[in-house]
Amino acid sequence: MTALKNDRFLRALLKQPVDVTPVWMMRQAGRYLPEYRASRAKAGDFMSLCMNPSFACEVTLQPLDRYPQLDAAILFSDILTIPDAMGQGLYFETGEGPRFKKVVSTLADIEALPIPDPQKDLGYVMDAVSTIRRELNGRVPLIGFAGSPWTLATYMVEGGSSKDYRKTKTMLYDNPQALHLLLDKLAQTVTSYLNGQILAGAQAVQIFDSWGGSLSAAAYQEFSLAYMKKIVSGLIREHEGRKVPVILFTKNGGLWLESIADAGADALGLDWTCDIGSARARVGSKVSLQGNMDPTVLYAKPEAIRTEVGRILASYGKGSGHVFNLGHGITPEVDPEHAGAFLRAVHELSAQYHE
Ligand code: 1CP
Repeated sequence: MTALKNDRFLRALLKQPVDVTPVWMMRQAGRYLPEYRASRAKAGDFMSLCMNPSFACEVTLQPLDRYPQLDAAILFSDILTIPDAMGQGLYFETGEGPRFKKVVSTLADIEALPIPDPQKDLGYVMDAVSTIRRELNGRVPLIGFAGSPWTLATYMVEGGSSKDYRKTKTMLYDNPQALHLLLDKLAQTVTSYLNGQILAGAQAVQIFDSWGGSLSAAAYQEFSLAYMKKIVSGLIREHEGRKVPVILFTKNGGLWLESIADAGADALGLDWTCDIGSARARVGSKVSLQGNMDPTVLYAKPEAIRTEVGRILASYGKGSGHVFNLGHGITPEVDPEHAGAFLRAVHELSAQYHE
């Protein structure tokens, strides 16, 4: 394997010294980029992009070609590949978000769910990872990812996106054993899926717990964090002679940072509702932090974006352990020029915080 030419993302996750604060963006390959929309039109639809390794590789590399400041690539795929591999039949209605042909409602439905084999049932993802690694040729590290069991369960039980997770939460309170069985199957699947990605070449992995913040404090511990802990304890943590850092991102998890920091991961992703300096004081030296600019700042003018970047860097303060990111994904309406101004500001303004 080619040596990494830029490893500041991996170094910051492990709190090793860096020259400037590394940066990447959640959803950096996506609809705000005209080149992404062109590839998607060529592929036909979103799932065809994910399932064809050369298309997945093409769109993964697009933001890196446009923005030389990006310090990491993220596999182009989706968290919903897992429910699809469990036989739920994922499809995307134009302009409507994800849908499933089958939903999971009863204990019997959950008992009948197979545990997918990543190599056999999700081989297209493993092929995408190895193709991207080869094409990156050591430019920057590649991030693999999966959804958290709780976040995946919400899609499987609701049959798609949801505002209130009504069916999933009803199951949580009425039939917790059934939900625990589902979460346990998902935790086993996510563990082997992420290990498959690591063996195929992913150099760091992130678990997206996008909807963990919708739970009560007690339910979060029992139905989301416990399963992420289980996954973290089963992951391959060193590969190709290097540590493979693990990032946990619970959106709206700011109230629970101390307990998330105890889950065994190397870094926590932060949304924009917490002050990163206070978060750093709360988690101490246990984990690095990734985040946390409000993605809507990118609608504002480049000068305003730069001011906000400066404010977050100053709040984190001196030293390593910070990966700059947005607090959630970049939105389709963002002007690509503004994303460029954001990435440049991170590198330009952060040098003063490193020796
Ligand atoms: O082209 C399109 O219209 C599809 C839009 C799109 C894209 C670009 C979807 C559908 N998924 C993706 C890619 C994607 N999804 C990535 C790629 C890598 C990158 O970051 O560049 C990643 C990491 C995801 C992960 C994902 N999918 C999450 C977790 C992160 C988050 O945003 O909270 C979730 C919740 C999904 C589900 C999903 N996939 C797509 C949609 C529209 C949704 C629904 C979101 C919702 O319910 O609100």
